[in-house]
This record gives sequence, C-alpha cells and structure tokens, in this order.
Amino acid sequence: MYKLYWSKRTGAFAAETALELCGAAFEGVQVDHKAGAHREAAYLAINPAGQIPALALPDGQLITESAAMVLHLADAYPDSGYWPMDTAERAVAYRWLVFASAQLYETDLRYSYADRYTTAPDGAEGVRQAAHRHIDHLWSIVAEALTPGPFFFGEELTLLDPYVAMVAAWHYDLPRLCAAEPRVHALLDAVTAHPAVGPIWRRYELPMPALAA
Ligand SMILES: N[C@@H](CCC(=O)N[C@@H](CS)C(=O)NCC(=O)O)C(=O)O
Repeated sequence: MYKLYWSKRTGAFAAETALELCGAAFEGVQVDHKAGAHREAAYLAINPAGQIPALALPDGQLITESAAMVLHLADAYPDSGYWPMDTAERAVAYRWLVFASAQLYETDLRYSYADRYTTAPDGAEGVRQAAHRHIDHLWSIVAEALTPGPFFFGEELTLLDPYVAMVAAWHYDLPRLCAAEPRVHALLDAVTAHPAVGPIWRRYELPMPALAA
C-alpha cells in the first residue's frame, strides 16, 4: 500500500487525486504544515527539502516531487484510463505536467515565499510583484493549450488536469485569473465538478472557482 504525506491546500492534492483515479490502495499521513511539522527532523528524514507531499511506494521507497508521483502512478497503472496511451499525446501530457511543476508551481512558490528569493531586507515585495506578473504570462500560455477544453484532451480527464487546476486555485487573485482566462476557468469548473475529483478538492479546502467569478 502507498503512504501519502499530505496537508490541506498543498501539492498533495495532485498525488491523492492520481492515487484515487488509478484505484491505488493508500493511507494518508497528515503533516501539520501550519504548525511547522514539515520542518521537524521526523519529516526531514522523509523529505529533506521539507516540502509536502512525499509518497512512500508499496515497497517502502520514498519519492518526492508531485509531478514524479503523477508520472509514477500513470506508469504503475497503465490501464487506469487517465493517461494518454498514444506516444504523441503522451509527449503533450509530459510537456504540460512539467510546465505546471517547473514553471507554474515554482512561480507560485516565489510569491508565496518571496522572502526566500532575496537577500535585500526590503526585497520581498519586488519579488512578489515580479512573480505575479510572470504567472499571469504563464497562464496565458496554458490557456492556448486548453483548446477546445475543458480539459487538455478535450472531454477526457487525465491526471494532468487536476494538477494544473490545483496550481490555478493557488493564484494570488483567483477571480482575476478566471476573468482573464476563461479557458482556465472552464478547466477549474470541470475539475471541481468531476464526481471523483470534486470531493477531494473540497476535502483539501481548495477554493471553488464559482466563488471566484
Ligand atoms: N517541487 C515540489 C514543491 C513542493 C512544495 O513546495 N510544497 C509546499 C506546499 S504546496 C511546501 O511544502 N511548502 C512548505 C515550505 O516550503 O516551507 C513538488 O512538486 O512536490
């Protein structure tokens, strides 16, 4: 059985959604993020980067990085129906999953933890504003790929969609993102309305796009 180290509103949502959609047996271990449990020695032994999520595989191997978890589950459950079978379509799915992890998620970290990205005593606000500007540019790139939508592969939900929707939900001004990028709004609506994904979304207390409109 898998063991997912998770906390509400974190990237663990993407891993848990992938576990559920693939039908993988798992147990969750809640890490008290707000209380700083992710910086304590017990958790640093699991993920030395002090970040959530972490995933223990059924053989005990620990992995970190939310995108790696999604790719592992796509690989371990090839018949789930939630990852493209076609090589060319997989290339597209890899592209946007890595874009979400390396660009969108990382830019979100720049405005969420701006003080980590500067040594200037008054530098954090500038880092935050630059990250806001950059993420809006990145979302305009994603919106082009969501054609016709609502998902990356039309009407077919893949493990990619909840991942990207999760990062959208962390936007510094979600109503503004939804207004500026209707296709991203449509992705959020479709992901949160999905019968298997919506309940996980609500349990992780991610904001509802309808409230943002
Ligand atoms: N690249 C990592 C990023 C993980 C990450 O930054 N998680 C955040 C929560 S969404 C976290 O643990 N932040 C706590 C901290 O950095 O102090 C991944 O995709 O798993």
